[in-house]
Amino acid sequence: MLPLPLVPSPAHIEVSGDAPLPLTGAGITGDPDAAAHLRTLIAARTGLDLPEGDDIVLAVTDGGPAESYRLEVSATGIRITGADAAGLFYGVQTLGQLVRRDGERWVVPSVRIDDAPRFAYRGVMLDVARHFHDVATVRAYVDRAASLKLNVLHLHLSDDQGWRLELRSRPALTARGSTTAVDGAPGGFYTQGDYRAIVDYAASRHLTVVPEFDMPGHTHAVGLAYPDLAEAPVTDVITEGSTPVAGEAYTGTAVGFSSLRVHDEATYAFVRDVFGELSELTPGPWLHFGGDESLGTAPEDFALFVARASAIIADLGKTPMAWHEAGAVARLAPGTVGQYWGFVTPTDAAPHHTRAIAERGGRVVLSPADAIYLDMKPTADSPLGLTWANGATSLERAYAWEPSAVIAGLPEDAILGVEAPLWTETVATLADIDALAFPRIAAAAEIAWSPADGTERTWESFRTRVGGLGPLWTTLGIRFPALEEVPWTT
Ligand code: TNX
Repeated sequence: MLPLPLVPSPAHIEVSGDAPLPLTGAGITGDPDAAAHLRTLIAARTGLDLPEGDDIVLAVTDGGPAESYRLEVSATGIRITGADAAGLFYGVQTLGQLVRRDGERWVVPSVRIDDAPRFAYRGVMLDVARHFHDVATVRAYVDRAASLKLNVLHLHLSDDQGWRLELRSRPALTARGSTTAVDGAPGGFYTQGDYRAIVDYAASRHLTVVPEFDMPGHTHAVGLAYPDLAEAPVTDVITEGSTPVAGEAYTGTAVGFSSLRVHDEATYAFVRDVFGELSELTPGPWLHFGGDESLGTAPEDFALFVARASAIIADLGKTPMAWHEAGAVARLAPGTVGQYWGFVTPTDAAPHHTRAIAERGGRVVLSPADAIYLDMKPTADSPLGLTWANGATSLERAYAWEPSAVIAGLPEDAILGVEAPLWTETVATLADIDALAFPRIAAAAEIAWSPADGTERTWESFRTRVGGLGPLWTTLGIRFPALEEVPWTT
């Protein structure tokens, strides 16, 4: 028998011999938020408009781990209980994946599922700097991520090509630093109202926003607004992509050439302003200050900057977060969360830097680039995407890695979770996002959520379950590519 099309695979599932529950006319009662989400999902999938009634009961009950839920389906009814609102929401998502056609009817198979996440941090990142993505697109991506039980939206809000969040303390950042994007594509930025709307929308789907202002490199756009804060571009680090010119918007894709002025106090007044304001706008605990690929910053200058920037964020009462390069800095603020972006089989000093972060009391988010970078081409002939992380990343490669095995000597409890970044050098629209993110985002979700030793945690089961989700994704408007690796259900 084919496995039920559930991704991520639940921790425990029992399929009973009972008849399935017919959905037509089934009434919903209980938690109003969960009921609204379930109605929307069922309507999208089946066209049914479920009434009020006692057939499907939705409740939050005390007990059980954070974000856990129990889903019981019998021939006479459905009951979903969440240990908290997030758990109940995830039970609703699981129910949405179970709905299937049976002749003329829509039914739900009789099952009992007890489910809870492996990792607390299950993220996606969207780069809105290389190409700007408007609020509607971000909302659509939040919906996609939430449907797979992902719970963090990391927004990469600034890079050489643009600064994308309006700040009252530093209005020139968006007035002068947001007008274009890669290849001269239209720029853009979020007003404070837009940003709050994203944060609220994400929260309504149980995602926490982790905002990033990338520093001290990736800051050419800062120099458009505040030339006195920026060093001249260091062009000899550029291996591909067009050459930046100080004071002119950068529309190429080179990295590593820009740096803030590390020895100037005005730089730290700037860091205090931008993260201070970001802190007020952001309810979540993490503020990400980047720190990657600072090739145009001398190592001792990088260390000075990282020590001061991380301390400024910690002083705001937030947990600093940075890419793993920050682990090279002995004076990194204790507790800073590190994000590993080396390969599944590390090739350089990245594991060393990542362990150093954990030794300073910080936890680690794993984003191994050759497995979980959604901006890598899914197949060699894909028109979208990059290839620097070991060439094209197949769905199988996106699935076949184990978080605890990536960094030797890193204790499992130092792993906060897993995040799938989508850099947008080649990604301009929601259709482009879908084309690269799907179906590999499902592999990231399963690695982040499902127990490592579950009986369905195999590539054969996964590809079959993903194939079974095709009809649901289609009805949700997701334009996923029909990769040949997957036996798609039609
Ligand atoms: C590396 S991964 C970067 C980004 C690029 C990305 C493209 C990381 C921390 N930095 O600046 O957009 O590669 O895949």
